[in-house]
Amino acid sequence: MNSLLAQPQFTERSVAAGLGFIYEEMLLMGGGAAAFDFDNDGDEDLYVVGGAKHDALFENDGTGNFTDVSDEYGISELTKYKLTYQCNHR
Ligand SMILES: [Ca+2]
Ligand SMILES: [Ca+2]
Repeated sequence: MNSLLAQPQFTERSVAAGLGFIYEEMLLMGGGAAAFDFDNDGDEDLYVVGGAKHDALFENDGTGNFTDVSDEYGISELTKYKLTYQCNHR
């Protein structure tokens, strides 16, 4: 096969990698994610906006797998009601 015509192949493995977080739609607001090294260990971690539910922080173990550390770092509680409050109190 001509390598210029080859298509990249992807395999869905988000749940297997520990990224089973699903955005819950909040009015017309979209979701989002940011990759950064929050613990400065050289691995890109992932912060995901939750929409109608809390946001989540996933720590990269350096092998392609992630652990949800949202509760450990207070992300779940800190972002639990933020969007709901802002939308209901304008
Ligand atoms: Ca990291
Ligand atoms: Ca890490």
